[in-house]
Amino acid sequence: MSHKIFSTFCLILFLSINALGQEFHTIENAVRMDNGCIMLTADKPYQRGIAYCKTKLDLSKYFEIEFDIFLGDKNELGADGITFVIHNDVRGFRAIGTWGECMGYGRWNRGYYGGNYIAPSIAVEFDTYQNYRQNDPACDHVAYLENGTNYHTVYYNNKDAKFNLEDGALHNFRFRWEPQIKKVTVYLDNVIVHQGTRDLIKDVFQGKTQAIWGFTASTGNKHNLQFFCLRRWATAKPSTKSASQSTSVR
Ligand SMILES: [Ca+2]
Ligand SMILES: [Ca+2]
Repeated sequence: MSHKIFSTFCLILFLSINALGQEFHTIENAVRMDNGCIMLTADKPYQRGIAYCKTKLDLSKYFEIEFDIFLGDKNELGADGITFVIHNDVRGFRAIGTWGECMGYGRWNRGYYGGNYIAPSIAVEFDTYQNYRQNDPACDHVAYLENGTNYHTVYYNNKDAKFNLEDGALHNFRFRWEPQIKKVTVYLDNVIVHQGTRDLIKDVFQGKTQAIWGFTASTGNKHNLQFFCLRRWATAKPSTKSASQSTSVR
């Protein structure tokens, strides 16, 4: 390793938070697995599992968080999916949303403000079951959500009417926030699945810069094993592609 590459490597390590050292609060069916990942739901009906990292995010600074997620291996008989959530709900580390199609994040209907939902918040859903109330397409999809509303009008399905995430494989997920340009970028398996400009601190989090983050998931009558594995938490932009990859935990 040349001196320059080694220096870059050390700098990136210094600017990254130790992904493996992070601890999570777990709620209801969420439990830590032997492989260091966190199971959100077992392959059983009517589960709800939520896990929040004990270290909060600082939205005034750049970050990129990378995970592998597992959404099960049953396509037709599987449900419901998981969400990656960043929130400032007054319930803090005990915040929950509704089960079933709301994936432990949102509420039954966009116009109904009863029941459990997490707000203020943003989320990315990985939805594996069609629900008409939430305007879901027939296929699995990824969508950006806010303030405990699962209803969405745009989604990513790779323009594939049979897009399926319940394929028994891990899928790589990255969420990047660039506060200088107020840009959110979401990758699934190295493809951009959502990109948007939004003043998260002012327009979503009411001026607050500290936020809780984690995952929510649920099942209903149909079900799948669902879990996530934190791989990397970078607090600075990588200067080179090779340096970025060197911080990954595999
Ligand atoms: Ca759904
Ligand atoms: Ca599917």
